[in-house]
Amino acid sequence: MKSLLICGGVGGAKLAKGFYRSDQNFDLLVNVGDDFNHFGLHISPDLDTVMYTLSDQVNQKQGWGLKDESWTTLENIKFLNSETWFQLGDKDIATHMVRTQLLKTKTLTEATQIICKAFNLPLNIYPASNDPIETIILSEQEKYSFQEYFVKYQTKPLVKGIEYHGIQKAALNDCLDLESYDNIVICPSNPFLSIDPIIKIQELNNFLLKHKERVYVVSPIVANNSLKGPTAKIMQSLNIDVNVLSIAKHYREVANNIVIDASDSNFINDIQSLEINCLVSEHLVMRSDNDKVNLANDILKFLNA
Ligand code: FO1
Repeated sequence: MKSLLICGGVGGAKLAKGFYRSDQNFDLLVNVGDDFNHFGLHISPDLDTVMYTLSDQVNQKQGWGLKDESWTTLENIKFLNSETWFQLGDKDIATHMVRTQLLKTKTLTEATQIICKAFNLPLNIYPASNDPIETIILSEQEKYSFQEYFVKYQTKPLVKGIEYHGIQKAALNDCLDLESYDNIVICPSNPFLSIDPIIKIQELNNFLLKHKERVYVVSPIVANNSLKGPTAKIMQSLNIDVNVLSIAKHYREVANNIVIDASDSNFINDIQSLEINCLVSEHLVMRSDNDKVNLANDILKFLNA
């Protein structure tokens, strides 16, 4: 059995690690809507987070960046009175430098393959597209680039809308053979910031609409709150009830199955009345590596049932 995991950054990478540790046959399709250029470097935060997490190199406390990092470059950027709101560690900068150099002659997919090899990662980690997709956050007054909203302004602006610039023209990663996957798992990443900029790519969207019985959403909401990051806050500011039913509704066009936490069992009937299968796990909150493997194993049981 082969799965495709659709994945954003920190939350998605945790489930990906559970699959990786469970020795499963799977490929990853990763969001590039957060990518941006900073000091001339092409930064792909979600690809980095996934690679660092799977290779056990991630800074676990942050969930992003490398462990055992040093910050001499950032300190000197500060000394030079330049911008330090986006924290680039010395070792991490090497990844961005190498990617930027590779992108002069190669696609983002090829650059990612080369970096994965260095991190000893034998699996396929595909950027959602080789074309630029840029997630833009609209608040009442302003428009923010993703990293400005997320890091510089710490998700404080009230989100009134989200745009994915370039998505209409963006081609789905052409390494993917969608028909080759027995099932597609949407990781517990932020639906608006991390998953929509992948699944709204036209070719993938058309495929999911036709094959939604193969698609499994893992809820990023547990007990009316986000597992990680600003999902709940964004739902509130978009006037969406913060619960698993809203997540099922958000994905109902493209997914026929949702995995929820046991603490949300009271929503099973409402979800089933949308003709969506509801699968219950006790492991949606992933604190340890064991939790990640346990959740992956629960999902694999559902996929094999
Ligand atoms: N997230 C932060 O909250 N603050 C940072 O300074 C920061 C720096 C950073 C550098 C490289 C990288 O690959 C990721 C980094 N992230 C940082 C994480 C990133 O902005 C977000 O986790 C994702 O874009 C959201 O999925």
